[in-house]
Amino acid sequence: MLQNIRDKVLSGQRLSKEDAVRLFESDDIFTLGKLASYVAKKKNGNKAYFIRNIHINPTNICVNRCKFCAFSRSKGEAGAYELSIKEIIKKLQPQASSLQPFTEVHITGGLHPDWPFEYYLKMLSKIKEAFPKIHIKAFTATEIEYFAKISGQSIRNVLLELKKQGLNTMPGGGAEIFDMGVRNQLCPEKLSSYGWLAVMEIAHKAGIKTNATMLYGHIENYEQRIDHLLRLRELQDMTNGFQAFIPLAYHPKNTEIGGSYSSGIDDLKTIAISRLILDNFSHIKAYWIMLGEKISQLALLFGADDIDGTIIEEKITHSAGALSSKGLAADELKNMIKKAGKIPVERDSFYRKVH
Ligand code: V47
Repeated sequence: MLQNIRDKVLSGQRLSKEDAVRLFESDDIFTLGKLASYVAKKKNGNKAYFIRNIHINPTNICVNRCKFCAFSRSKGEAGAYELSIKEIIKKLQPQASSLQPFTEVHITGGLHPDWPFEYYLKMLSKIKEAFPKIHIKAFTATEIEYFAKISGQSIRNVLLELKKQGLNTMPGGGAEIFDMGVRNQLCPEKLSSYGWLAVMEIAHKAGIKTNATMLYGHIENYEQRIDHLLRLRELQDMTNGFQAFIPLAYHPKNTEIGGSYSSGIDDLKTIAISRLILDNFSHIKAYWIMLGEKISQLALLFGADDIDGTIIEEKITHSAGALSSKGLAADELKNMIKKAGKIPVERDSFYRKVH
């Protein structure tokens, strides 16, 4: 049944929306895995990447109330927190963790009602002052749009100012699902799908590479996932500014919409179909925090070529019931990759080999 799609993949032809529908409706995950693996090998050989990174969430106080998010709090609510710049720097100190040294810090947090844009600029410049070599991957498109709003500046200016203070690349969060019907049910206050894509386009044109994500497994259907992937593929054709795509498996605990965890089959299908549809993305990331270590290993046989990194202290998914550890040592990541039959490659933030 997938013969025609197989022929297209093997001859390097782009898959259509109809092909994507057939792939999602198919139960033949073995063929799907083989095809996605074929594409992944063509792009990245037998390599699987990991990075020594740390996640820092400066605050969970957020003016938005996304119904899938278990991390955010209102100001004054129990569990709300704010980190000072000193506390952030302390988390990055070598002695703060036995899993050092990091090459990248990933920063994202709530949309704080009172912090001015200058606070974020200072945060980056102080981090760079203390750790000149660290790569700063910070702030989702949602945060960038919020900074523009609170500072009265254009998106482009906000990005250029952040870049001047040390921003190197941006993570892919906040994309959720682009279909506005679903988006309005999940996160009516969040920037629109057009807004998300526009911020990314401006970032790419300003020379800032970013990632892209898709939150799946909540109330969306296959067609809406396909629409999301096709819109990313379209923007990537224009800018080539995305480095990696990361499908994010929805976690239901402590969220307003509840529901259930995604199945392993759905996780693998989504990774494989992403690899096949996003023919212009170099990397597909199996985020081990959300998929768990075992499904992440399998994902490496279904088209993924990256498992993210050491992370150290994950909060967003663990607030919503993630069962994985909150961080792993580089050696554990290497072993995970080796046991999946792949060659572990420690990378920097631009997928260059380190060590
Ligand atoms: O934007 C929130 C998602 C994202 C839940 O770019 C949830 O390298 C599952 O974007 N269940 C933040 N997901 C994380 C993110 C990310 C992670 C790792 C690497 C990169 C990268 C980006 O987490 C949010 C949202 O889509 N999220 N709540 C939840 N209950």
